[in-house]
Parts: sequence; C-alpha cells; structure tokens
Amino acid sequence: MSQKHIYFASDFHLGRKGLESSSVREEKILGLFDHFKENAAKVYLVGDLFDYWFEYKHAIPKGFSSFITALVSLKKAGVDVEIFTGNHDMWMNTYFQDLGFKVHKDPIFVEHFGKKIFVGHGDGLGPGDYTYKFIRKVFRNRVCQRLFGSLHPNVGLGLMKYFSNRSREKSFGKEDFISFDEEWLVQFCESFPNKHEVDYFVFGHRHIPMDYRLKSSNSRYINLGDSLYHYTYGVLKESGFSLLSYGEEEAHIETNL
Ligand SMILES: [Mn+2]
Repeated sequence: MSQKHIYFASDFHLGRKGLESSSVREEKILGLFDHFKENAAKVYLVGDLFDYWFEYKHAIPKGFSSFITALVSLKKAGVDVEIFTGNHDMWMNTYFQDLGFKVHKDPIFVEHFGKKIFVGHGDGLGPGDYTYKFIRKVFRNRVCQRLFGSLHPNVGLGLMKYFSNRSREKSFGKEDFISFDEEWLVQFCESFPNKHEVDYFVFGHRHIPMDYRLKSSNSRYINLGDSLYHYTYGVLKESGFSLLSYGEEEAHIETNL
C-alpha cells in the first residue's frame, strides 16, 4: 500500500455563495473528500466549514446533510478526521463528537513525519481586531449561548444567516492585503515563544493561500486559503508541506502576492 498523507482544509463556508453557489462548491468539496479517502491517513478540517451553525437541544441546521454524510463515510473508510471550529461555526456542541469526530475549539500542536505543526483556525490570534475578540468572548459565553438557543430555530438561524452574509469578510480577497509584515497571523507566528520548535504554522481564516517563511525562524506560516474563491488545501507528506489547488497533488502554489 502506498504511503498515506496528512491533509488540511478550511473555510468551506457551506451555505454561502462564493465564486459559485454553495451546492456547486459542495460537490467539489465532496470530490476532494473522495481524494482524501484514497490518500489520507488523517484530515484536519480547520474551521468555518459552515457559514453559520448552531445546535439546538433537538435540532441542527438543515442543508448540510450530504456534506455530513460524506464526513462520516470518510471516517468509515478509515480516515481519521479532526474538526476545528471557526468564527462562523464556533457554536458546535456535541453533534460532531457524537458522530465520532474530535472537535477542537483552540489551536493544537501535532507531529507527523517528524514535523511539528501548530494548527488552528486563526481567529483572534495576533494583535488587533479587538472588536472581534470581544464579540468572541460574548459568543463563547454559555449564558449567551443558552439565551440564543431559547430563540425559535427559524428566528435564530435566520438571524445567523443574515449576519454571516453581512459579515465584514464580504470580499474574502486579497484587497486588504498590504504586506506579509502587516498580517496579524504572520505577526503572531513571528512572536510565538516556541517558534524555533515549530516547522509549520497552519491556519485558515484569512482566505488567502499563503506559504511564507518567517523572518525570525525557519518555520513556515501556511494559510490554507478557502473553498469559496481559491479552492485550495494543504498536504503534508514525508517530503514536506505543500499548498495545492483542487485537482492537483504535486504542484506547489506560487504565493507571491
Ligand atoms: Mn472563514
């Protein structure tokens, strides 16, 4: 049997229109999952899989059943799948855990093929973004969650859908990219205390595929891009990390912006 790899993907934002409709994008993502089925030992899904998500005591949002079925079948095929929450779907409770997935709400350290990786969605890291950091605290508060959960799902999910579509990342593009030095996640990595022990920092959230070697250490900061406009994902093989476009397995994306 050929060697299996470790895959990373984030920011599917299912339920939202990107370059194409959510259902067209979902088809492509399921195609990527077929690829994972053949080639992956493990898949990290690094947040914002859904454009909005809330679990009521007895209900979950509709519209995502093919995707969830595909996730389960990936797991049944022997691929270990771990899920991170993002800023759009932080309100995951036990639904995915009950299906047998590990769910992470914060970044984690992992090691594969002797490479040390710090992986997480990336929201709320680095300097700045104080408004979001405050909102995140409120959203993570159990009382707030319970209050929201007491709304009828038609109202609660309606609100979520409305606000997630109006959210500040409306463009999800390179428009607000100034330079690597100005990037919060680059700043976070550059000032990370144990950066010399990290080979790869892998994040989503920024929606721009990037593969950047830090100035202050040999570590690389990788942003997985998204499946809204870029259709990108990451793979770790014994030979190292590559950022790929859908349909590719070997070619390396040029990330000089
Ligand atoms: Mn996102």
